[in-house]
Amino acid sequence: QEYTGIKLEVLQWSEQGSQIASAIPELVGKRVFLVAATLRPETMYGQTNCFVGTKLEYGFFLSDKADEVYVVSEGSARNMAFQKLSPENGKVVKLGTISGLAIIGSKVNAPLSEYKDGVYVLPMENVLATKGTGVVTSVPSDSPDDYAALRDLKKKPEYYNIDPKWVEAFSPIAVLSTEAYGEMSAPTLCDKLKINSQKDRVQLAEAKEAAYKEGFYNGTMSIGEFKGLPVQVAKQMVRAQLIDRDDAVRYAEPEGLVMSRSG
Ligand code: ZZB
Repeated sequence: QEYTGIKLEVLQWSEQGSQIASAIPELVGKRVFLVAATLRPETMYGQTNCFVGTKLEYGFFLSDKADEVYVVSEGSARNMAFQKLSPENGKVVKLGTISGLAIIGSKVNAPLSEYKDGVYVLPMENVLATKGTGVVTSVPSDSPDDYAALRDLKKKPEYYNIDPKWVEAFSPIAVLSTEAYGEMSAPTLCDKLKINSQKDRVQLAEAKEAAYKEGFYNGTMSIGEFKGLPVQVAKQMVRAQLIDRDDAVRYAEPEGLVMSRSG
């Protein structure tokens, strides 16, 4: 599986995150990034937040760059070490650990996003520990999972233990359009399939499949430098641009592992 690892620089830590980070002396003078694995680099204009799993554990790992540290799952750090994303081939250097819960409420920079001042890290129930980096960047216009989870948080911030300010000003952004679902494929599909919450796993899987297919084969970009181009063409261009600007890295996962682990 060939992902794009989007580098979300931490602009401001949550209270707990700040305590944990400041207790790690090696982080002094370093830039810290949450790295989110995506298959949809062309949708990055529509990022509204980042998701982590509250029960998952993440590490601070030295990257291949002297002044950059990546926060990802341990498993993905091991994969990264064989892809020139660590200080030495095959070598993982962990500076510390942090729970997903402690990261929530931190503010990160989302490259290309319309929300230029940064977006918040929020909890999602369905983040898989074994897929990607365990960090998910959220595009509620085109990802039904993200739309459903963000809607849950907006409805019940107190239940999810988040500050309403982290969600209320962050509406979905139109990124691409298709004839079948317009400019908001995720909200449209969530309505159509009567998805009530992020717990509706079966319908969400169906919605995701439909959004993927329609967006890729019949989508046209609505925003950004490649506006008007087919998604199929823009996808690689946006990806190359993100990597060129050092806002993203190439990140692959061994195919067999992905399949056996995610079931
Ligand atoms: C941004 C984005 C925008 C995504 C979109 C999807 C969509 P797949 O096909 O099953 O491999 N993802 C990444 N890591 C995890 C994880 N650990 N747990 C749960 N979800 C994760 O799915 C790859 C997508 O799943 C990734 O691409 C990421 O969300 C999410 F408009 O990144 B995506 C129709 C989907 N649209």
